[in-house]
Amino acid sequence: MKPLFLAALLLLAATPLFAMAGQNREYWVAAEQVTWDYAPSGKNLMHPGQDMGPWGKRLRYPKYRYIGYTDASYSTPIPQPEWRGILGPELLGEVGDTLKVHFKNRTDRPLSMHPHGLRYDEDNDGADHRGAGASIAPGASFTYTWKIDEKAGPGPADPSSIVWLYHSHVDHVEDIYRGLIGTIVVTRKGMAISRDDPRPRDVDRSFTTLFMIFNEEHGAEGGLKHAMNGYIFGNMTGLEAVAGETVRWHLVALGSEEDLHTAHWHGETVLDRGHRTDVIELLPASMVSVTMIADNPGTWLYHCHVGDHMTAGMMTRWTVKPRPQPTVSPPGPPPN
Ligand SMILES: [Cu+2]
Repeated sequence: MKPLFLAALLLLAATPLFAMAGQNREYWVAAEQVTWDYAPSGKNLMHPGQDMGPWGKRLRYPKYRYIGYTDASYSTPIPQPEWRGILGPELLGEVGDTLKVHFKNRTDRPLSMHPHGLRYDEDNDGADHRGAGASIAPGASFTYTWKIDEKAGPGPADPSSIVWLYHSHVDHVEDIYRGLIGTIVVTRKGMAISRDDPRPRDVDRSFTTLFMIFNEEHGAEGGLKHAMNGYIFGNMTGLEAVAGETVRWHLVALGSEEDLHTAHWHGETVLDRGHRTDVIELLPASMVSVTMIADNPGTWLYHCHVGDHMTAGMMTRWTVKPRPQPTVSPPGPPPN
């Protein structure tokens, strides 16, 4: 082979690699103190006319949350879908990308951000009281650098996107109960919609739900909020798909030994890594991503199937809206 031809061939072969170089994706996230309401409607939406038992005696508690902002001024919060509830912003990336997460601690106690699954060095682990990012003081800021390498992306049996948890890891247990929880979704390399939109292109819609019992009153039953995204008794609203859509559900859980949850959809089934089911088992720090073809219009239950948890209100509904009918033009004269 002529050297010039060989060089041209090598250049050609290398071009897609340059074109597919990963993106740096920046996020601005503040930790803030809020008042959280486990049932904003004030009602038991699962059983109209019934109250919420001991769990409804008190609904509002002081909590901490991760809030996503548009830029470094931390002045314009990024709106979240209503169903997302207490979860912090969803951080998105494709394999090959790097996440730069500018964390600002606006609370009264040291906090951090620890990501599951992504590639970090000790400074960016956000845990274990070691490294620059382990404990960010009140008023201080830190930029976490997390690489989305191949090992952070979907495996051979996974769907085109998978979910990872992130949470504060200074006061390991209490930081999570305080509400400092969010999710990261990683799309398989080459499956992103575009350079600017790392969501998977084979999915029309995605939902993320956290199953966790928030322990508000150290064991008193009414203070054990059996919540989905921080809501009880049907107060997680806005889960709506349209018939014909491919829906990716990301399911996560946290908590303690009482947090064994079985997420169950009525109306549809899902594919879980090649296995067909309508129930997904979750334990503390489980992270599962499944795929549903929504084609059964209706409003359906979505709930934890553990008996005690149903009683305590770990239930809501979701909707498949009928597909809009294409407009049919009136019949004209037959073509010649
Ligand atoms: Cu449960």
